[in-house]
Amino acid sequence: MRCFLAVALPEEIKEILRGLQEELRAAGAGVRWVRPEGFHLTLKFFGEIPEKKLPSLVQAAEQTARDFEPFELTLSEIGFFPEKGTPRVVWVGLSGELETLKELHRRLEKAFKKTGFPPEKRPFHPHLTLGRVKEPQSTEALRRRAAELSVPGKSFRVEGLTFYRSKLRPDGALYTALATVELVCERE
Ligand code: 2AM
Repeated sequence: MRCFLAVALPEEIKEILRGLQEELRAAGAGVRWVRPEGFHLTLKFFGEIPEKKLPSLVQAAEQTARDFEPFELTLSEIGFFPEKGTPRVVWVGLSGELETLKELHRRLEKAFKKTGFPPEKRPFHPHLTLGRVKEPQSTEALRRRAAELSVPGKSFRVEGLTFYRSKLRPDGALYTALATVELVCERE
């Protein structure tokens, strides 16, 4: 199965992201928008894994999550990958306790490496994907529209990590939650 680890988002955050999608949709570019129920913050993409590997990944995440207490992130700006030129991905960036998020990501990569999954080579750029560009001809208007919009600076607490299965469909991926691990550090 195709599997990844992510932070699930509260409904009110998904609602804001959905609103931003609506505003950007008006720019008319050929973008495949993420289904609102599918919004998430990816921490690790595993690709295709045998189902029997999942328990060891969950265990590795649990061990790591034991050293972290819940923390807060805030929606920031609309951005694009790549930053300049024809965009492929439209996303919303994050601010707040980013150092904690990065440390959590680093520790997870270390734990998954021990389980046999090599760390991602690209630097970690935390983002919430809104959509993926399918027709790169008409993205000028999309960039212009994004620059006009302001993202509500809404915050949310990261309290757990969710393993998802991703099923690829012609009209976009469908995600199903497989297991959730809580951040449970109890510092003195
Ligand atoms: P994203 O975080 O930029 O949206 C499930 O496919 C999730 O894993 C998506 O959110 C996706 O990107 C992320 N991901 C990371 N690396 C990927 C890859 N090589 N192929 C597909 N998705 C990947």
